[in-house]
Amino acid sequence: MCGTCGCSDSNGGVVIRRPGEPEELAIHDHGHGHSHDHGHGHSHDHPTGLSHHHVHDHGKSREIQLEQDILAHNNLLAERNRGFFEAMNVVALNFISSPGAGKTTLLEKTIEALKKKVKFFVIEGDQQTMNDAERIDATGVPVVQINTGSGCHLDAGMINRAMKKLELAPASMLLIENVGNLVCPALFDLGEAQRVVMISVTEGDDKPVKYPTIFQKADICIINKTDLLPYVQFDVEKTKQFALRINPRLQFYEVSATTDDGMRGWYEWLQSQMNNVKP
Ligand SMILES: Nc1nc2c(ncn2[C@@H]2O[C@H](COP(=O)(O)OP(=O)(O)OP(=O)(O)O)[C@@H](O)[C@H]2O)c(=O)[nH]1
Ligand SMILES: [Mg+2]
Repeated sequence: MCGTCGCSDSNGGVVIRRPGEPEELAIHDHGHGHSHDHGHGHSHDHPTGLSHHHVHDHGKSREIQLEQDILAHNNLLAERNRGFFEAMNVVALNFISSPGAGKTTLLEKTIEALKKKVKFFVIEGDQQTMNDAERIDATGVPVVQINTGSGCHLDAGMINRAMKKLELAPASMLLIENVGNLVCPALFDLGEAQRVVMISVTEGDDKPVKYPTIFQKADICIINKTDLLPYVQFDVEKTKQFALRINPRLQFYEVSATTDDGMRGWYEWLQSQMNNVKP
């Protein structure tokens, strides 16, 4: 997890900003909002209210304890977000894929198709650049960009701060595009109602067996770039079978976000998520 990939140790500095917003109004966060490891074998309290209990070595057990603290702290914040979303009647979706699978393209198309029927808000996550926020901004929907610096995933604390900047309206849908990465984002609950994993047909049909965690924790799997199927070796049925072995309740949509093929089914599912939301 992130303790071993290193991103949770970083002080890369998170920046949260709306397109066109002056630099001085952006939120600058130094560190991840995670608890950090200062101790050398004694028990002490963290801002999270969690503590390390007499871990005397600097080896594996200490690492696991730290990871548990980070995830436990994240889960607490995620539940706060979830409670806020429930009270506001906001349906939040968390989109996870490897870089370039087509998340932003899918969001752009979805927003253009449904923005008259659904009130959308968007949070974009990338290590650097405002590119994706600017693409969403062009659709006219409110958007905030989170730049994670050296971090490789969004966490619940970042969402908490970003949504204050967004000024979410009741009875709306919040689309969260995570940092392009199939590994670490899978571990961090953001408080979303549903989690959407996307793979594109150029990535290989063995992705569910290689990266099982995200497929296990997702509700929806979008297989994107089906327009490229004639040019690549990708067995759609095999991918589905692999994924269903890990998660039998996973629901699939095969789409081409660029040609719109298969998008109707996806739009219907998305709209159905708003059925229980009272204005
Ligand atoms: N052929 C084809 N290309 C697509 C499709 N969807 C997206 N693309 C292309 O794939 C590239 C990446 O698309 P993005 O939407 O930026 O992907 P992303 O997942 O948001 O990327 P990151 O935010 O960097 O992780 C772009 O060149 C898109 O035009 C599709 O359905 N078919
Ligand atoms: Mg993107």
